[in-house]
Amino acid sequence: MHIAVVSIFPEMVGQVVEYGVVGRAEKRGLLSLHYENPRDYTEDSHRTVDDRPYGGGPGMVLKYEPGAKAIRAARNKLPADSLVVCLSPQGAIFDQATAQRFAKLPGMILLAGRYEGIDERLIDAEVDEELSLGDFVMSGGEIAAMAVIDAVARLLPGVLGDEESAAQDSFMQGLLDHPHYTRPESVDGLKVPAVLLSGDHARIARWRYKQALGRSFLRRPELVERLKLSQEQRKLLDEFLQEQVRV
Ligand code: 9D3
Repeated sequence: MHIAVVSIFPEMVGQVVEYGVVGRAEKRGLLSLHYENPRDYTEDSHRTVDDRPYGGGPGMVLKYEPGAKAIRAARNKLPADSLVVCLSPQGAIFDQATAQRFAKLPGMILLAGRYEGIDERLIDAEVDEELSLGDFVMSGGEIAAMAVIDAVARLLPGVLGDEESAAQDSFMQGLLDHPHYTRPESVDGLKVPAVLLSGDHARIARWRYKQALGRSFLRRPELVERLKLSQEQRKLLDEFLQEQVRV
């Protein structure tokens, strides 16, 4: 897969994204990253990419021309049918289903804005989708672009090892994870749940699934709602809630 980032701080994205899983994907040739800076497509001596908003108000707006030229330059480096995604607070919320859809694409151009906003005509003319990470305020789209690249890269075939990819399509899908423990068995008077030391793999799997269901129900009820519980799942959740009462 080919990804281009259009940003006035392209090196910021590169620095972070070239570590870990994404870095490995790139080194193995499973992912190629490209960067375009709108500042490189300005004509004036100050290399101006922003200007004051029509109608007045605070902040500056990313200008159409440098943005459009940078996106077009990115298109020329990428497969013809690449998707152009703008990271913005006005976007739909990015989720795993979107990451999975993106992982099937030949290429993707991520436009990360700074300033108060982007000239809407740039979005109308060049952008296919707008995405947000959620309802909080960041100072630009670069960190969101990094998040999208990370989430998509780890879904590309061959990027994760067998064990890691197996975990992805397990029966825990759509739920929060169960709790994890490692050595020592007891620390500061805090013990590992006995079932995890039992060696009974069926009991361990059942306990973990119960924890995952229970924690999801308490912390993210909408995730459990979406599942439409079977009788067996309902029973596990009831058991979890019973066990919660006595501490
Ligand atoms: C305080 C400024 N806001 C006025 C109501 C508007 C605003 C403009 C630009 C808020 C944030 C930004 C920059 N943010 C992003 O580009 C961004 C973002 C975010 O802030 N939160 C979650 N996801 C994203 S994706 C891109």
